[in-house]
Amino acid sequence: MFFTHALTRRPGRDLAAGLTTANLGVPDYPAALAQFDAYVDALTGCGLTVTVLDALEGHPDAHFVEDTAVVTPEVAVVTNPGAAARKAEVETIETALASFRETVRIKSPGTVDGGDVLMMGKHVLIGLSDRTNAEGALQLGNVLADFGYTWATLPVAAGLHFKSSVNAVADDTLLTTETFADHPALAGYHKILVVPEEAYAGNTLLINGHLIMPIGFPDTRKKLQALGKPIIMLDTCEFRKMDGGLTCLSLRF
Ligand code: CIR
Repeated sequence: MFFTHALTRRPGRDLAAGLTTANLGVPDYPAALAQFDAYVDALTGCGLTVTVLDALEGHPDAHFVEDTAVVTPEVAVVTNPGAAARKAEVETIETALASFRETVRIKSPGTVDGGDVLMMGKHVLIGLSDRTNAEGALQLGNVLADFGYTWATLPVAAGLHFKSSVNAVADDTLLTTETFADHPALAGYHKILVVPEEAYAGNTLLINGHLIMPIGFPDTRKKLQALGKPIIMLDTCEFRKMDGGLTCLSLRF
C-alpha cells in the first residue's frame, strides 16, 4: 500500500495516567515528546504529509491514534474502542478524517481497536481481543466488503492487540511472533519470525518501502535487513511503558 498522509496526536502531560500492563515504570513527558517528534520526522522522511493534532488533555491514551480508526483508500471507519476510558477519543479523530474520506462508525455493542486490524492489500486480518469483539469485526468487515475487501478473524492469543505481534513488512510478507505464525489465517503469506525475547519488535512499521523498527532488537533487525529495504531505528521506550509502539502512534493513508 502506498501512503501519502499520516494523522498523529501529540502526547499530553497526563500520558502516565493511560492504561498499561507493562510494568516498565512511569513514562517521562519530555522524553516522550522527543520520541514523538523523532517519529513524526521519520514519517515525513518516508514521504508522508503528517497532520499533528494537539494533545487531548484528560485522555491520556489519545496519542495512540491508530486505535480510533481504520482508514482505507475508500473510507475511514471510526472505531468504538474497546476500553471505556478511550471511547471519547474518536470524536476529534472523526472530524480530522472527514476532510480526507467518507466516515462510517462502528456502533455499540460492537467494539474495535485499530491496533487489531491489519490491511494486507484487499484482505483484512482482524484480531479478536479484549478490545475488539466479534460484533465489531462483523461491522467492520461488512463496511469493507462493500468496497471489495475480504476479511478474516483470528484470536489475539498474546499481547494487547494483533499488531502488537504481527505486521506487514512487504506486500506478501508478515513479521510475526511465534504465537501467531501457524494460524491458518496467516497461511498465505511469507513469514519472518520474531524470537520470543524480541517480541516487542513485532510492532514494526512498513511505510512506502521503508521499515521503521524499535531500537534494541538485533536478531529481528538482521532478519529484516535481508529484505533490502531502508530501516529506520527509533527509540519508543517511553510509549512501551504504556503498552504502545510504532504502529499505534499514527494512522497512515
Ligand atoms: C491502551 O492500553 O489502549 C494504550 N495504553 C496503548 C494502546 C496501544 N495501541 C496499539 O497498540 N495500537
